[in-house]
Amino acid sequence: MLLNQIKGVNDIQDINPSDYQELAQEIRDFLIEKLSHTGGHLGSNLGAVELTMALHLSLNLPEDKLIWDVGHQSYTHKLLTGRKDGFDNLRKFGGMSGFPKRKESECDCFDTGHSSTSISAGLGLVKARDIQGGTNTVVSVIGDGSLTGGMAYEALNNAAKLETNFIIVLNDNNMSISENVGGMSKYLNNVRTADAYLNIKEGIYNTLKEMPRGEKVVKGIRKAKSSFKQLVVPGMLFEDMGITYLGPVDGHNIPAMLRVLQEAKRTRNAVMVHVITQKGKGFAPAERHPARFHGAEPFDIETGLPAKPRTTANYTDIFSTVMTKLGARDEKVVAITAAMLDGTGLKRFRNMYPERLFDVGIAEEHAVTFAAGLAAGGLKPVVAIYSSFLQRAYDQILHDVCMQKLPVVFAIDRAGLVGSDGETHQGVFDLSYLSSIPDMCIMAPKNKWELSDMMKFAISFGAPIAIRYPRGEAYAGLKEYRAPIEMGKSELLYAEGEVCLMALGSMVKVAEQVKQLLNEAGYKCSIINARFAKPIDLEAVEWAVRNHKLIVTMEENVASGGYGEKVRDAVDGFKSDGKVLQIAVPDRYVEHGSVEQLMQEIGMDADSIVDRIRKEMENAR
Ligand SMILES: Cc1ncc(C[n+]2csc(CCOP(=O)(O)OP(=O)(O)O)c2C)c(N)n1
Repeated sequence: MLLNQIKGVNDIQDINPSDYQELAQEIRDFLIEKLSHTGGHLGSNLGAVELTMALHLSLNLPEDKLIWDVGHQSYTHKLLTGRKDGFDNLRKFGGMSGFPKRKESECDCFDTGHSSTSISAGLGLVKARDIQGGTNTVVSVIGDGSLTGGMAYEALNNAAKLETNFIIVLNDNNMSISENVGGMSKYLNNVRTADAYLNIKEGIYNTLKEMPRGEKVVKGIRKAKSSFKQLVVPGMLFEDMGITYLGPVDGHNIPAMLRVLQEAKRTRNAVMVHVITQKGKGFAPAERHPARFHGAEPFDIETGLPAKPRTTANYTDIFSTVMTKLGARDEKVVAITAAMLDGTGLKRFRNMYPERLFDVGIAEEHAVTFAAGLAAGGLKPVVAIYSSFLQRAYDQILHDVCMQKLPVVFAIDRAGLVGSDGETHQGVFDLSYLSSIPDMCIMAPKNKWELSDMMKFAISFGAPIAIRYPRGEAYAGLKEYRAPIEMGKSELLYAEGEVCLMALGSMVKVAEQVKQLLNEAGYKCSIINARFAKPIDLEAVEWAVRNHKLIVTMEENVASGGYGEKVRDAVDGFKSDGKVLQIAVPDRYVEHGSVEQLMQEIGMDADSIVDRIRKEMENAR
């Protein structure tokens, strides 16, 4: 096997060029086999096999720097840098990350996970190189989906005046997770399909080369390419900005890419190499269903179907259903997604009300201010964004939505630990970054019915409001507890005394387990379903203080700025000696693994919580 000859970085350079295609096939087979067990970003990686090989053949890592935008397509890079064994435990607790990690390899020069950062980071590495007199090559690889993100344009704008080499590889598969959207996508499509141009260009080059002194003329043309291309390329957007444009080149043709990368290395400014690839290449189910195989669960290789079909509804399904109902009831309800049509469950809404669904691309900041505009214009926008990606839009929430008290509903999916995507994707900061904003109201449902009730409450609330709900199965317990949602009011589930669990959202289910264990150990235990993280229910806090020895706040968010902190402040305000134990995510980044393992690791599973409560109670005795 050729792949076995690759034990470390740059070993690929010893492979015979006639074997490149075979190696590419072995890499594909390897990735399909391994990911069928572990899950992972299959489609993007299958599309980037030859591109990654060409980059590794052209560069000298780790001296040269290779930055992967989002980083979900870096698996071949991991394989070619001696991390083959890591694929057995890909994205598992203690195992190899699904994204580039500086601490994992010296060939990973910049950590990524959120999109559209690679050109900024690459430009920083270029400047650092130049200031320190370095000569290494810096390459940022960005997808066409990631090129819809605002940061990428800010960086291009900045890179345009560069007078030193910086290579940007645009890996264009015409797909984000779902179909790519917007004007840039259309522009790239035009470039890609400008066969006429390609034929003319190649035709002219070939004819010229055959003429006496033709090579020289071609060289001259390449030098003066800007004016030459002006004649035949539609738009020339990048060149007009001051960024040399090379391509488009077939991203599955290694010799063609080696040639263009060689040319790119010679430029004395920022250069964009436009590479055309196919998402999911070489695995028929992934070619047919690119969205499903973007981030795949373990699957059957023969059929491409999930190894464990899902039998229960998750919170995204509930949100999806309630959105279609809200859309039917009120024509003013509109929905916005930032390139996560499938992930947020808005596809059904799009199918039913296509004119009321806006996929704005990977542009969370724009999504929020755009929603503010929709609200100012009299509509009822629902912005559905994952907790960790909404981090980007803090100022837009504060400055454009809340300061004007505009009725925007934030549906915050993946709030809490998300598992195998790891630290870049854990949604454990939203309570902190939202609670500090005046006029923001935040809710979290205890079960699937409550998410539905909260959405209905939110849509008629008339001011900024957020609902956070976690990844995974929607809790179907506590069905009988369905008191109407009232602004700022919690819900009392059990009133026994001694220990009072004040649990928010996903932690209500854990609180039930904790209560059972405490009851078995002889403690009485009340549970309050907080419902609102802001404003908190002060009456409920007072009741808890007056009737219990210990209040335990429980939330899937970091402690700082979270729900528990507010309860603690309120308890202090009552000037009681009531004790508060805060169960929250610790002040560090939580890595990848299953949510269950991670909850144990950070001491937030029922057993760990009970241990901590018992210690507190024993100390109090
Ligand atoms: C800020 C942010 N928003 C959303 C995402 C989720 N996301 C991960 S990859 C991706 C699509 C990227 O498309 P592209 O760059 O074209 O790469 P491809 O997967 O097609 O190779 C999206 C939307 C993210 N990682 N970061």
